[in-house]
Amino acid sequence: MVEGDLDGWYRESMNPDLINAYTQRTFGPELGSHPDLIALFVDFPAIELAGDLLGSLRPVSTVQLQIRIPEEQLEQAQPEKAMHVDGVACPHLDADELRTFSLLVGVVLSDVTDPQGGALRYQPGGHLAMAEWFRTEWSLGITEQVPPDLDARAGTPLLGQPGDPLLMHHLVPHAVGRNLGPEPRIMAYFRVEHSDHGRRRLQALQDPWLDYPGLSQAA
Ligand SMILES: O=C(O)CCC(=O)C(=O)O
Repeated sequence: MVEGDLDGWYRESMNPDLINAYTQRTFGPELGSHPDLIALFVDFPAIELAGDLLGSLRPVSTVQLQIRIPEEQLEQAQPEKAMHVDGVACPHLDADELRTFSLLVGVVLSDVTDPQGGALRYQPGGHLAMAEWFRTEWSLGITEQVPPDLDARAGTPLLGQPGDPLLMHHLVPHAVGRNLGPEPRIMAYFRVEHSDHGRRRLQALQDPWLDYPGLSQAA
């Protein structure tokens, strides 16, 4: 059902003139609250894990769909996303605006076996380096998304099969680039917020465990 709806949208409704906007925000914007897509999160064992990690969650009601289209099928290249953490210094937003959250939950919706096929690339452990940077060097309004040493790293490709979950701390830097393979790479993402996150976005950038009460004691 999910695959059918998405496949139908990709084949019949996607407007090639809007690829940049879809890439910045979401593909299939009209599917953003589709119950079968939301069910990927709410009927998924990771929701329990998210609850264990964060303690108290704001309800999740929207999904972000990100497709990396095979380059050979495009007339104009799809924009790449440089190393970043979500919601900070987004190129399409005011640099003073924070759109942060606590935990990124992803679901792989296509075979991602080839790192060159538009895989998400992430930096394990990068959440600690980012928190240090936010504490010591960064201030609201600067347009760099990550410090130069993290920007220089390619990151580890996230490979997987349809249905595989991803749980990623909000401060883990990640990037995505060209899809040199023959098939679209499709991911669904849910941005999960601790109930208090909206009141302490700046502090949560500087303290990686603020939104993770269970882990803050261990850390
Ligand atoms: O296409 C992807 O998987 C990456 C998405 C991403 O990094 C973002 O939307 O900020």
